[in-house]
Amino acid sequence: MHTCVNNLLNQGAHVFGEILDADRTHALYQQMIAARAFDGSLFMDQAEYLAQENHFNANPTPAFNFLNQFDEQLQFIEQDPRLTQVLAHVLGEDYEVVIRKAVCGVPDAWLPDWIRERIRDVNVANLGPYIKKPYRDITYFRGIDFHQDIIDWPRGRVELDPSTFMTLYVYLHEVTEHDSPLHLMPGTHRLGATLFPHRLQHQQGDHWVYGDDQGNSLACTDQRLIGGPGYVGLWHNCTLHGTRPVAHESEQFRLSLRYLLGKSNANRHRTGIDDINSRIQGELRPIRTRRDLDDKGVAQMRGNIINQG
Ligand SMILES: O=C(O)CCC(=O)C(=O)O
Ligand SMILES: [Fe+2]
Repeated sequence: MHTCVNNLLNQGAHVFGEILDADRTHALYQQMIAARAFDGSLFMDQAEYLAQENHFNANPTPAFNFLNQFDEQLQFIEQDPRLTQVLAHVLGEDYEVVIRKAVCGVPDAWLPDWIRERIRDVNVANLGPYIKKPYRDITYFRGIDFHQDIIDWPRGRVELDPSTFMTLYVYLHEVTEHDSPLHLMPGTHRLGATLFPHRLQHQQGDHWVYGDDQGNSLACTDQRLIGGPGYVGLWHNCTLHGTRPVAHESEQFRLSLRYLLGKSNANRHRTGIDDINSRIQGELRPIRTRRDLDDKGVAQMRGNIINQG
């Protein structure tokens, strides 16, 4: 607990590693992949796609959510005392699940040519707008460039305070270098919220320099989260991370869990997140978080930083 809280304070992240029961995790994974055809049939045809007005509303919500059918099977994760103790310390006993969802890393082999062409080099390849509507209760990615999870939560979008949001990520199966593992940049939370795409310069190997718009910068290292079923990571909403696309030629895909947790509005006590945030020198409640989308929510920038590293 002490180490974990210190890591969150100093690194903006804590990697628990493979702490959850592997058999139960595997059983949950098996049930999840049996509940849907995970293949190219998830995608709309081109005419249907083009008939859409915009790229909004293509993500799961708390109510429209693939995970809701697995409520019971998720309890061993959501009630794990090693996780709940840390979360209670950081966000208070009455912390809220802002949203939980399954995230799928999509292999190229699933993609129709017309979609592959449209998303070539796009830095947030959230495939939601290309997925048939009934299946948008999962988030599907073909990699996402280095970002902060505050990206989806500019000030005023929700009643909760987004500066308290933390992401908990759970692997359900073996995630190797080829399975689109998370790349995390510990310590990057210190500059607070900065505009996406971020100012990152690749140095050598896994080393990068990250800067904000005020002239502050820091050196950081890309830590790949490689691990098996039941592997858990937790990070602050300003900690940079991203994924490269699945690198299998086959139809192998990644399926993981992602929880966004936050402090409740009723909780007026000082908790761990206030300590973490008080050490951050930048913005915590940005009005604007990104500049990559046009007014229809369509990606208008090409070029991807994480694939250069
Ligand atoms: O699973 C991925 O490819 C990216 C996940 C992520 O960073 C997110 O959902 O915020
Ligand atoms: Fe993220």
